[in-house]
Parts: sequence; structure tokens; C-alpha cells
Amino acid sequence: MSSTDDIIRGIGEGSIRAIARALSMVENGSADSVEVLDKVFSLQSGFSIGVTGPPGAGKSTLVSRMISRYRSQENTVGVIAVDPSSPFTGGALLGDRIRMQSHASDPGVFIRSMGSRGHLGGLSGATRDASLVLSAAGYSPVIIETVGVGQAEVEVADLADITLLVLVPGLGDDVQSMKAGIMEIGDIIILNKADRNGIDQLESYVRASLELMPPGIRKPEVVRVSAVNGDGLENLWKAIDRLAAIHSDEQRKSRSAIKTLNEILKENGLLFAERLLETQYNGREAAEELILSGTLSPYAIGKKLLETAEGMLKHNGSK
Ligand SMILES: Nc1nc2c(ncn2[C@@H]2O[C@H](COP(=O)(O)OP(=O)(O)OP(=O)(O)O)[C@@H](O)[C@H]2O)c(=O)[nH]1
Ligand SMILES: [Mg+2]
Repeated sequence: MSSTDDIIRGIGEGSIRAIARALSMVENGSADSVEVLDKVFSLQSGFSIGVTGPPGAGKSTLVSRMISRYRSQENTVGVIAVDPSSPFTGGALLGDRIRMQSHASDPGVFIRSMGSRGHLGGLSGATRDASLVLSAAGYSPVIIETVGVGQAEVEVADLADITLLVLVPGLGDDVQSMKAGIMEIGDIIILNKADRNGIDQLESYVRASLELMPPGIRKPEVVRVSAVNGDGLENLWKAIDRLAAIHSDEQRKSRSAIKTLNEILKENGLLFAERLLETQYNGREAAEELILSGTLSPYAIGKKLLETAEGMLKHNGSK
């Protein structure tokens, strides 16, 4: 399987090899991936669920529960485990493989870890495109697990149609130091490890923090669960179903298409600016030197690049 056409056809047919090839192309930022993404874009269906939260919060355990739930409804499920700490993953992470082992041999489940070796849009760009590939191949939901609660994770979480923020007792200072904005990431805040001491304090803290949210922002639902013993999961499924029912597939597709266009404009802008830097200043490093030596300001360089681009457009007779 080497030709782009084979990969495109394979994705439509749900071929595991084709999907795996496409995901590698996306991760490496290969130019051919754009051709693939373009052709499979219209095949997307279903919805995606983002799961984020601090290390060890029980995200993978919850994802595994979620897989069982959707598999029992005959859905096929795609999982992307995002690892912001490593640009080099490729294939499933060992830990995630172990925790989701019971699903590893199920042909209705596709699990893949993602880094961002070469994608222009970084990790969130790579994840967005990977999610598209899985969705086009018919997996729904596509579940995106990402570790952490920083800016990178917020971006990744924001890709999904429904976002779950997983918190656990004993985070202590971590929770205290979380910016108030963290609560705004989640459509649902899951208080996991409800079998542990400290769950009441965590719930009080979270509810108090939500009270401080500015008016006009929809407050997330708060659901207590224990991913290991299964308590509270029914409530979680109901909360997810309620959210999934708010928007139609068409509405979700439109929102994500416009968002993707905005991101691609930024990615292309960056690419084009780098090209212009090459032609005008011998590249980014040389331009940085000019700034650091006090020869030019960043604004002077920006202005010059725009003028150059305008000049090229005029030269080509475009408007
Ligand atoms: N007591 C208790 N332990 C849990 C619960 N959920 C998960 N765990 C345990 O917490 C540990 C971490 O679980 P994971 O599912 O790997 O957590 P994670 O958030 O995916 O971890 P990273 O991907 O490494 O950030 C494992 O030992 C789980 O068995 C729970 O509800 N109660
Ligand atoms: Mg995990």
C-alpha cells in the first residue's frame, strides 16, 4: 500500500493498514497527507470525546470503560492517546496498551498514540487530522485522551465535540493552583476515584470554583465516578448522551469545518512567512540575528514580508 489513492480508498473501506499509514503521514506532516485529508473530509460522521486531566487521574481507565459502553451499542471506537511530553511516539504507548488491553484484539476498536514530529499545526493539528481520519473511516466516537491541564492540553481538548475534565482527590496544591479557567475546559467535570478519601472535599472545591465562573458561560456538569469499580458511570453516560444530543452531526461538522479552516489559514500563513524569510533574509536564524544585533525590529521584518507578499500578488495580476 503506497499510493495515496490506495490509502484514500482504504480509509473509506475501513482498512486498518490504510488508516495506520494515513495516521503516520499526518504525524510526520507529510505533504501527501493534505491530499488524503482533502479526499476523506466529506466522509466524516459521528462525534468525538476529549478526555483530559492530570497524570494518573484515571483517564485511560475511563476511556476503557467508555469503549466497552460504545462497543456494547455496536459502535466502533477510535482512540487517540496524545502525549504532549514526547514528539516521538508512533504506535500505542505501553501503559495505555496495558490499560486498554482488553480491547486491543477487538477489530472494532482502533487505538493509537500521537506525537507531532512534523505537523505544522503542532500536536493539536496532528490530533485534529488524526481524528478526521478515524472519523472518516467510520469510528464513532473518536476518543482523544490527553495528559495534563496546560495550554497544549486545552487546545487538544477543544478539538473534541464533548470534553471531559477528569479530577481526583489528593491533587492538593495542583487543584489549588489551577487557574479558574481550567474549569471552563470541560463540558463535564468527572470527579474520579470516588472510592477514595477526599472526594467530598474535591467536590466542594470544584462546586465552589464553578460558582466563581463568570455569568453567561455554560457551567459544566459535575459527575462523581469510580472508574475502577464502576460507580456513577451510568450518570456519566447519561450526561454525555445529553450533550451529544444538543447538536446534530451536521452542526458539529460545520463547526469543526470552519474551525479547521481557521487553523489551516494560520498554518499556511506560518509556512508562507517562513518561505518569505528565506528569500528576504536567508531564513529565520539570520532574521533573528538582525533583530538581536539591533539592526532591525521584528516589526520591520514583518512589514517587509507583507510588502513582499503584496508585491508578488500584484506581479501575478491577482487582486
Ligand atoms: N482507587 C481508584 N483507582 C483508580 C480509579 N481509576 C483509575 N484508578 C487507578 O489509577 C491509576 C492510573 O490510572 P490511568 O487510567 O492509567 O490514569 P491516566 O489518567 O490515564 O494516567 P496517565 O495517562 O498516565 O496520565 C491506575 O492504577 C488505575 O487503576 C478509581 O476510580 N479509583
Ligand atoms: Mg492514560
